[in-house]
Formats: sequence, structure tokens, C-alpha cells
Amino acid sequence: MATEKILVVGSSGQIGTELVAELRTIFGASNVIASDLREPFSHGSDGPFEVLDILDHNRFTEVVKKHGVTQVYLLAALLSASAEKDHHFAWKLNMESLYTVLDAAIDFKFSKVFWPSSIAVFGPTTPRDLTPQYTVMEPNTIYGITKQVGERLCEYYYNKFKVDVRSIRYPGLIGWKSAPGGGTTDYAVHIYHAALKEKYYNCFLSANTKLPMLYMPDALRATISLMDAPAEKVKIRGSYNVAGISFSPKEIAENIQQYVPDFKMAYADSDPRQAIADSWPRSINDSEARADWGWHHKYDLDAMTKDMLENLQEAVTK
Ligand code: VAH
Repeated sequence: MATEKILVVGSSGQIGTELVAELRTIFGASNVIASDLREPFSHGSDGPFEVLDILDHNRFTEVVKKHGVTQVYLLAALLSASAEKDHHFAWKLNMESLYTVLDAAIDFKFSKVFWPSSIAVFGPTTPRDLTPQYTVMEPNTIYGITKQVGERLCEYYYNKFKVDVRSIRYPGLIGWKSAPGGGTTDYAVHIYHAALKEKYYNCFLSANTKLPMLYMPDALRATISLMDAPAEKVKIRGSYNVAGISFSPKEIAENIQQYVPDFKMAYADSDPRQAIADSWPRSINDSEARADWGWHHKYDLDAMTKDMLENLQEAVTK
């Protein structure tokens, strides 16, 4: 079997940082090319890196040719909160990058492409509990709109050009190895750092704002499982619902207090991210992913909290 040469675009982000390390253990470090706007201080795993602005079409083509790229994971995007601050650039980055990669998939005959969607594709008119794969989708954030259009573009390129592009509607992702960047679910990462350092966190979402979340080890496993699945099992070519855990700030705070008894939580009011969170589902039905390619999450809230605190404690005291 020919060696896959995998390019990760946006490799320094929250997902990319961990996904590069995971892909390098599977495919070999030299076969996974990390790329982002600037060289990271350390990727935590050795291997090739290219400075790449995905909006620089010629530079992207140069990198693809230089490495003989056969697969692309496109992770560069403006997330929900940041996107609301500059919706024109959010549309440009999130959509032009996808078009560039999908067109390159035809030109360079990529074997596969991965593109992340999000539960942000759903909006305030979507049923909010156990949100199904197929339902009303009227996102009212520019980020969600780009993800909704992106899903249709992926399906179009699969049906019309046979591009094997695969996608997951990620919930909020939580991990200890990388920082989140400009999202509405970022609080669920910051809270663990704050619990250990300050034993206090002023949460920008209200206490009962329940959202779908996924621990990063589960998110990486879902991504690799989907990409590894035989093509005929990938029946959905827009993007798959994937679920893990759903909790509110109050619930995660109470879970942390089992391990950090003197941890205190406060709740800011009138943060613009509250309106974004209120437009999203509270929980997700991922039965299609479970049926089509055997998805199942492993971490519940308590297992995630235990793992997060143990690893962060080690990192903090290093
Ligand atoms: C965000 N972390 O908050 C991302 C994610 C479901 C949330 O798409 O924008």
C-alpha cells in the first residue's frame, strides 16, 4: 500500500496540536506534515512543519507538490466567538480554505480529506435535546452558517467529483495538551486550569447552559475511526453528529469540586457568547455514526475531570 503523506492545515490549533501527534504515531512522523501561519515553539512531536496561510493558494500548492501530499486535514477556521467579531473574514477563511482543499483533492487526486463541522450548524429553531442527524438547521452565527454551507459543499464534491471528504460535527472539545481558540465552549477547558491555579473561575456562560462536549481523546478516536472506515461505510457525506457528554457549567463545577473541594465558581452576565450557546443543542443523537462506523464515546464527565486534573496538575508542578 502506498505511503500516505498527510498535511494538517491549522496544526497549531486546539485539535491540530493533538491530531498531529496522534497521526504521527500511526503513519510515522515524517509522513505527517504540520502547517500553520507560524512555526510553533514545539509541537510535542517531531516531524516536518511548513509555514502556510491556507488563503495563499500558490503556497498551498507548493507544499502539496513538495511533500507529495495524499491526504489533507483542514483545521484552519475562525471559531464561533471570534467569527462574530469579523464575519467577512470568517466567511473568507472558513469557505475559501475548504474550496481550495476540495479543488486540490481533484487536481492532486487526494485519497481522503477531513474537514471539521460543528454542532454550531444547528440553530435556535432546532430541537435542542438529543438533536438528530437530520433536522431543522437555521444557524444564526456566521460560524454555524459556514459550517452548514461547508457540509453541503463537501457532499457536492463527493457526489459530483468523487472526492472522499469526511466530516464530523464536533461538540465542544476539551483537552489538556492544547488551548482552545475563540470558541463559545472554551470555558470548559479554562475552568480546569483555574480550579488548580486560582481555585476560582468566573464563567462567561450562565450556570445552567447545557452544551454537548467531547473529551479530546474521544474526539481524536472518532476522527481516526471515521477516516479509517471503508468508504462504503461512510454513508453521510455532509457531516456526522458525534456525541460524548453534555453538561452545564454548574455540573462541571460540582464535578471538579469532588477533587478540588475549595474550588469556587462565579457567573458573569451579558457575555455575547451566551446568545451563541443558547442557539445550540443541549445534547446530540449520534446513532448514525454509531451504526455506520462503530462510534462510541468512552469518557464521561467524571473520567474526563479526573484525567484533566491529573495531567494538568503534573504539567503545573513540572
Ligand atoms: C466553538 N469550540 O465554540 C467550537 C465548537 C461546538 C463548539 O464548534 O466555536
